[in-house]
Amino acid sequence: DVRERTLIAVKPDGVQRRLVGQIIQRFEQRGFKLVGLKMLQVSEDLLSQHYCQLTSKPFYRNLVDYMTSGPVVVMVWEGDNVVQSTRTMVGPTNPAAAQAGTVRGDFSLHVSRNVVHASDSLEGAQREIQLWFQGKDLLNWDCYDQNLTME
Ligand code: DAT
Ligand code: MG
Repeated sequence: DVRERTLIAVKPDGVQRRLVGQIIQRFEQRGFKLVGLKMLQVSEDLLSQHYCQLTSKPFYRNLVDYMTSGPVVVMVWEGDNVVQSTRTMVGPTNPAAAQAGTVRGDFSLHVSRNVVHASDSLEGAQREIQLWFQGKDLLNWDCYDQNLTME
């Protein structure tokens, strides 16, 4: 489905390190379409909903402190197989296991500062997009080459 969408966020360490442009560039040059983008300071409440499956983990407190330490840039990307493809481009959760060429493999070393978030499933992506964005802030726009992926 070419209308598949996923949520990608540059976490506070990525913003502090001025990596936003390079990270956006990777998804643009791969051919995905940006349909939503904003910068915000995340609230603990939003974060607890975003990471609802992790609230009982021992690292959750550190995760909250990290994710609320500064602004994040959150985006919705659209395209064929975008959820799985962007997960591959981002690399595994622990950057120590990430290959060079992935965002985490190129820009990070530790799981507690892994630079980006990417939804991990279609259902997760739908849930997260609704959580972070209002429908009116996602744009349906025609990209000149978007039919190429259907050939
Ligand atoms: P991902 O971000 O790859 O989807 P996740 O959803 O399992 O991974 O976890 C969300 C974030 O929580 C992850 O990006 C970093 C943090 N985290 C996960 N496992 C961790 C661990 N074992 N120790 C410290 N932080 C962890
Ligand atoms: Mg996850």
